Amino acid sequence: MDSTEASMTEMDHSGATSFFQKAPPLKNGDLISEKLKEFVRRNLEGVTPRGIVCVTSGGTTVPLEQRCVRYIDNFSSGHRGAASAEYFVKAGYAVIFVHRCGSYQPYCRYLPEDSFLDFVQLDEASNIQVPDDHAATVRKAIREYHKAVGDGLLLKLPFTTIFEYLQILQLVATSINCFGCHSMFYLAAAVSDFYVPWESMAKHKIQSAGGPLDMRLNQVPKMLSVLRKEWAPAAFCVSFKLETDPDILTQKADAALKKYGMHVVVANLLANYKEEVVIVTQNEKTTVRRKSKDEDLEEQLVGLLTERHSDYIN
Ligand code: PAZ
Repeated sequence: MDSTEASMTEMDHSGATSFFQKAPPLKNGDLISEKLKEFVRRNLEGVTPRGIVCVTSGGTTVPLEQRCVRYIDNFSSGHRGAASAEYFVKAGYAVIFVHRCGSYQPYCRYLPEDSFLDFVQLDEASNIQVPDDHAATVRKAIREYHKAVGDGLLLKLPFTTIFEYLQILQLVATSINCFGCHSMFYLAAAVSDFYVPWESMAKHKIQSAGGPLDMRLNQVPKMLSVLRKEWAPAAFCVSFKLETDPDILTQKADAALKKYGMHVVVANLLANYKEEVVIVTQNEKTTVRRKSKDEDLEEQLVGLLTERHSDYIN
């Protein structure tokens, strides 16, 4: 590590410490810790260590007021994270699904886009009826979801704000550290780069009578290097990089790989992220393309990443 990288790590460390000290306390922090403890205990049992993966999914919000009326958000739907969580469970991993409230959920992606109220009906005796064209899909979703949860392979932890996201990520990372190299982070969430620090945030709704709003956003401290170096140093880390400009994508992915010590960076462009991603490691750049509309790109992606993870373990 050269001196620039070393001082960068120190800055990340002190930035992270100060962020957590000043963040509003995590609601249900004790309950989340309990759930994590139980999930970890259950999955540590058994002779062969099971792989465990933390999948982050959806976008974080940046509140503008402490009693939040307005917030800054981003486009992420959570579809990538939800689909990937399913394929990790299928590959035998225990999955901690850290997701934005209200975003796509594993096993619900195939359900009709219409709300339940549109496609579920009541018969004359007020029993719930699912029309035949949806019944098989709904049955499959219910069966697979309950199997994953019943087998102790899926734990869902919701977040909304950037404060909640980073606090939960830290809790998860320190809880699964005991899995060592068998743990993986798959960081598909679109995490805000800028935020309003809690202590400088308006307490009440910002009043329009004050005229045009002039607001300064601070940079969110870079937690990836803290995750890698302090919270879960033996874990296999996969981060995602989204750009809109194709000319800078791979360069940015290479930089993230080096700067934060990631094992893999998955690079994608806003214009076609559902169709194509590039797996970037120190030695390779592998393009993964969706083969047909009926296929999830995440199936191939998770397949390749679990192979890389096995190589890493071995
Ligand atoms: O959540 P989604 O399926 O709509 O989008 C997935 C994605 C584009 C947010 C993800 O692939 C990604 O690139 N996440 C990291 C974004 C970033 O902070 O650069």
